[in-house]
Formats: sequence, structure tokens, C-alpha cells
Amino acid sequence: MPKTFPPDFLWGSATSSYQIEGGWLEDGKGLHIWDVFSHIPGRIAQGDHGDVACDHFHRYKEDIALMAKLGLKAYRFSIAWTRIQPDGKGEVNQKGIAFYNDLINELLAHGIEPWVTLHHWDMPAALQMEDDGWLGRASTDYFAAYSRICFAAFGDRVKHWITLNESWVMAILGYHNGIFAPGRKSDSEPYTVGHHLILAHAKAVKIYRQEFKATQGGVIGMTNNCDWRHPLTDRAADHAAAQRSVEFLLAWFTDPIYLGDYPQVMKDRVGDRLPAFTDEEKVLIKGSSDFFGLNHYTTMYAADVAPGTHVEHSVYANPGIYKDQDVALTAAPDWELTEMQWPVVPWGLRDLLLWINERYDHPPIYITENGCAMPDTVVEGEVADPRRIAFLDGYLGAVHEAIAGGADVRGYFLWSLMDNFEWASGYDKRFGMIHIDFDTLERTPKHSAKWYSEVIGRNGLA
Ligand code: PNW
Repeated sequence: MPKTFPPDFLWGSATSSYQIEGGWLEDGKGLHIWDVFSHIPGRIAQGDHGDVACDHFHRYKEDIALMAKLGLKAYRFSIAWTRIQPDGKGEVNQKGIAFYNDLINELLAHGIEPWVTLHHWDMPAALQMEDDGWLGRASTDYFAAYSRICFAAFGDRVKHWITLNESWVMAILGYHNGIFAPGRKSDSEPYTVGHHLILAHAKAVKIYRQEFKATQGGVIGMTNNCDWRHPLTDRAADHAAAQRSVEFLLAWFTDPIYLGDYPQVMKDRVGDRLPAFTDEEKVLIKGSSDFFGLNHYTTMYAADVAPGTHVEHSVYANPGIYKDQDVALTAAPDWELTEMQWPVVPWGLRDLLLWINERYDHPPIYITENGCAMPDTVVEGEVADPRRIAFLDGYLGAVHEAIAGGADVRGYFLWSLMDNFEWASGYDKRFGMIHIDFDTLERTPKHSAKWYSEVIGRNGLA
């Protein structure tokens, strides 16, 4: 039986500014924390950085032509705050506005809907140095002001806004284990950062709704990442551990938005390292997403461990601050691993979607990222990537099952349109359906691109 999706299901692909644009010093762009971090020796594999990346800043027309050829209905990209405001506050850089105007117009001319992320981790370096970045409360207002500039400049044409990409990653990888910018290592700062991210999101949404929504008529939401956690055994303690782990990953950010406050289990375990929302802030935050943006990559088993037990986790397991959770994560020995060492477990996405559907009372969900890094090489002008096709087929099948099970999933954005700067892993990890030769910058659509194009064409799996 062919698995057909709902008639208006949105098929897209996603990228982010620092991972593809390059042009790091062009047309008045200011520096951000990833520009700086990637130039500190030893922080990025192979000494890679995003100075040029895919050179999308100059080649966006070629890239949009490729998207149109694939039949993409939507394209999710992010705006670099420092192109719009080089130091994150004050003065607007008109050349930065012009670049994104051109990009948006080119997309619309090809019938592709722009989905814009306002912040995909590239905090302006000036705000980091002068105002402590997301650790400082002032950034919440600077972000809201920057958002207003974007709504005013682009909102006549952009109808889908995502405030923040993956607050968990910014807080945990940036401020707990320090493998991402700004590279800090703390057990308390992540909770302060997370708190400010939620407030920044809510302030931007309030501005959109009060000043722009009536005339522009768009929607706005937040995107969060979540792996699924399945209990290792049927013991009640392991069920509780799996639940706790998902709450520390996802509900940390989505409970305040949908239910009005942090999960009780986090309040109990994190204590006074977890800031509290005032009543006024709770009102500001609750209901501040028109849709549920979800990025999903993998699944792990979760088991309960006695408080204080030392658990050795690879960072690939995404344990967060495990001392606050007392959860041990493991992969089944027979699970296939991607190049990121992330297990391929399609049913985890189905279970996660059903969990979200239940906990947050049937929200409209967009999968704003899903995909995999595989070892793709060009052979005689072709990139055969059967493992990626199998991955996508499995995960889209799981989305189809979740819809059949009652979840309101409205769209899917494949990560990623093209190979790009995979953060601390550099260019070595390839997530794209279009292969990039990082010496010549030549683009070669992989077999998965053709496969995805056919999926879009028939609105479903074969
Ligand atoms: C996401 N984790 O990053 C990002 O939104 C993309 O920019 C990135 O390229 C993509 O997924 C693939 O990594 C993540 O450790 C990075 O849980 C790390 C984690 C999750 C997502």
C-alpha cells in the first residue's frame, strides 16, 4: 500500500545561515560567536570554519534553482542576526536586509514558501562580550528588537517564523559541555540560558502578534530538538527514567509554552539553579507558539540509576546534565549508526510524535529537521546514498504512522538541502541531499534528492 500524506502536507528542506552562507565579512556583516569559536584552535574538527562554507551567499540563485527542480514546496533557512545588526543592537545594516530580500524574492519567484528561523545559534559577538550573550537578561530585549526589524522588513512576504532553533543545544552544548559556542562548562548556566531563551522567544512573539499579525497574517513558533527515550526494561523505574529524560530534553522548553511552567520533575531536581517565572512572565509565555516545531534525529534506551551514580556517557548520547536526571542511556547493539554515531530507530519518531500529541493536546506539528549524516562520495559524477534513502523512508513511514495514530503533523523539512558546516564536526559529516565538493564548491544532487523529489511528486511513499 502506498503511504499517502494529507493533501496539503508541506514538503521542504532546511539549512541555517552559518552552515551554508560563507561571506563572513561581506557587506557589513558583524562577527558572531560561531565566527569566533571556529577560529579558536582545536574547537572544530580538521580546523574547519564557516568563512566560505557552501558560498550560498553568492550562489543562492543556483541553489534555489536546484530546490525548484526537486519540487520543494518550502525552504527553511535562518537569518544571520549580525548581517542585520552587526553588533546585535542599534544600527541596521541595509546591505544585510537587501541580501535576505533577494533570497526571499527568488524563493517566491520559484513558488517556494520561505520559513524563516530568526536565530540558529549565531549570537552576535558584541552581545556575548558586552552583555554575556544568552546568559545575560538584556539579550532577551535585544533579540525582540532584532525580531521586530525582521518582521517589518520581510513580513509582507514571510508568513512562517521560527524564533529560536534548539534551545537545548544552545544551553547544553554551549554552556554545559562546551563543545559548541560559546564553549562554557557549567552545571547552572544552562538553566539561566534556557530561561532567557524562553523569555526572548515570548517577547518576540508578543511583538509579532501585537504589531504585525493583523496586517501580515503569518504564524510564529519555536523549534526544539528531541531524541526519543524508550525504557530499557519494563520496570516502572525505567519508564519513569525515560519520561524524565524527555522532560529534561524537550518539556524544559515546551511545558512553559503549552502548560505555563517548567516540568515539576525539573523543579524538584534542579532546585534553585532553575530560575522561576513570575506570574506575569507565565502569562507572556503560555500559548506563545502557533505550531510545534520539532527537530528529531535519534533514540536511546533509558534506565533509572541510583542518585549520585556516575554514568559515563558519550556526548553523542545527548545526556544533558545527567547528574540532575539519574538516567543511563544506551543503544541496542544491533541498531545501525549514522556518521554522527546516532542510532537509526524510525519508530522512536512515531512514539515521540504521539507523546507530543498527548501531552500538549493535539498541537499542529511541523518536523523542521530530520535527516542523517552518511559517508557520501562522488563516483563517476554520482552519489549513491542508499542508506540515506532507507533512513528517510523509515522515518517518513513513522511520520505516516503517527498521523494515522492521531497526531496533527503538517509538514516535514529534510535536514539538509546540501552538505554543510556541521558545527564542531566541520565538513566531514555530510547531511545533505545535494553533495558539495568543498574545494570546487560544485553541487551534485545525490540519489536521495531524486528519491525525495519523487516522494514530493506523489505526496507519499511508494
Ligand atoms: C541540529 N544533539 O543540531 C541543528 O539544528 C542543525 O544545525 C544540525 O546541523 C543538525 O541538527 C545535525 O546535527 C543538533 O547533540 C546538534 O542532540 C546536536 C544535537 C542535536 C541537534
